[in-house]
Amino acid sequence: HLKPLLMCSQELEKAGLLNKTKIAEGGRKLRKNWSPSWVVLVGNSLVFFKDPKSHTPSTWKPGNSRPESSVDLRGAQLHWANELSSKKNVFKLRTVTGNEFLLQSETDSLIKEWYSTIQNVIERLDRE
Ligand code: I3P
Repeated sequence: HLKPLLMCSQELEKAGLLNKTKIAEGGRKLRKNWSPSWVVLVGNSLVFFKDPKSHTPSTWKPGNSRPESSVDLRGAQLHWANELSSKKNVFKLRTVTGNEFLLQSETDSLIKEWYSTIQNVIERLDRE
């Protein structure tokens, strides 16, 4: 039976290391605090884990560590936001609840992949 396999491949879409800072909570501006985060795109959510050293791609499994926070991508908005930082390759993710995050990578190809993967999920949810 193929169904469990298909469900797995749909659920864990992407995982990797990005620099992250939250810049707003419920529409209220926060002070930036950049830190590396292990970011996992599972289903409709972007999930953030602390301590990325212990979550290398080969050993990470959903369930063996506790997420720091997670973001529901339904109704979220994604924009390139290089004007919001002195760093390069920055995009902003805004949730329906008014939480805003900046995500960044020094690697151009990597950040482009993340941007389009997250955008695809948002567009899929918009069509539902
Ligand atoms: C912030 C820190 C951030 C920087 C931010 C500074 O200072 O240097 O890295 O954001 O710039 O205010 P502090 O550590 O004293 O809070 P970027 O790295 O994204 O530029 P900003 O205030 O212009 O956003």
